[in-house]
Amino acid sequence: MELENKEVQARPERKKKIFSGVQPSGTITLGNYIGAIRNWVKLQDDYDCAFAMMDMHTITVRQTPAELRRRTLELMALYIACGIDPKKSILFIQSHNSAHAELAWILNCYTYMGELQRMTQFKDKSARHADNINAGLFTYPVLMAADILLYQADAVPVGKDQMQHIEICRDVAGRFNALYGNVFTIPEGLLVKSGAKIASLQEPTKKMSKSDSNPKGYISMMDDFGVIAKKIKSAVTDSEGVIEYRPDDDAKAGVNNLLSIMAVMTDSTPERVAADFAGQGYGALKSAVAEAVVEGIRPIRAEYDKIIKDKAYLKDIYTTGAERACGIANRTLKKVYKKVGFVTD
Ligand code: AQP
Repeated sequence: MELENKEVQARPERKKKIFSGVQPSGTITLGNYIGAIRNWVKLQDDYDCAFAMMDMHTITVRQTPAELRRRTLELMALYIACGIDPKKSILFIQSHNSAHAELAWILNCYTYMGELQRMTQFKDKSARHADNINAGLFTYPVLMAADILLYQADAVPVGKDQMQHIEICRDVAGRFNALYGNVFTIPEGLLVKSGAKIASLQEPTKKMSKSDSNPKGYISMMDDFGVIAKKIKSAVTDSEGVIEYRPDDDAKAGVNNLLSIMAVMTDSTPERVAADFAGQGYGALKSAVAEAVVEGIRPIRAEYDKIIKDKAYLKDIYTTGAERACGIANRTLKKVYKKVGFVTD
């Protein structure tokens, strides 16, 4: 995997720390897999990693409680099926570590309204959920900053959509450090070169999202293989009929997206895939993408089907994970409490 940010490449002298997570706000999409989870797997050997199921973020949008519980465990089974190894990485449920909420409160007092008002995700989600523009939706980036800073993460592998939140996290951490000394490690966002933004199949200028109201726009990692192929074959392209990778051309967004997906699934580059398909029609490209995606997901699904049945195994992992996560996070929190003037002993 090629990472954009060379500064956070692991160095042998000290294992750097990584934190990341996904919200169980729906079934995981190909976008979440390509932009996030797939890359975590490769980072586990070189970094100390902690990965969480971000259930606290999920309730910024109304959820059905039983579904949220089910999806949280499904997400964990999927992490493992994708290759996250609980022996190498800490795997836990965010709400099992109350330090996240505690640090988020403190950081709220060091984050400006103006900073939060600029966040694209807040603007998008408040437009989509106009009946429920709650304070949690607004302060989502503060909780995310707490998630990251508690673990003193050097790097946070994310898709492009989350880079704005990483920036706010860095600003808040820097502000806090300037006041109180070196409390937090300032994290870097870690983007993959290919697939950092997988687009909706129906509106290719938008990102693929698991909470999209149109299921044809996203590929769920849980979709039937036939459904996946059908969704890809009905992906929106353009009327030009030319297979070329033009990443800065919105008119080409649908084709660019298919080329990017194909590139990731076949360890190639969008340019090389475009060259391979030059002169062919969109139908041929779509068939090849469908096959590559289905074959990429097939082994993950087989593994997932086994893991999800073993509830005792899952419980064991998230219990151990929470103990380890709390141990690390509470050290940071204690330091923060002391710095801001709370009585700690
Ligand atoms: N389309 C995407 N392409 C590449 N990466 C993506 N990610 C999300 N969508 C894409 C990355 O997946 C990680 C987890 O995201 P999240 O679930 O915590 O929140 P999100 O970014 O808001 O993802 P969704 O799917 O759009 O969720 P909903 O619909 O609930 O808002 C992050 O690293 C993200 O960058």
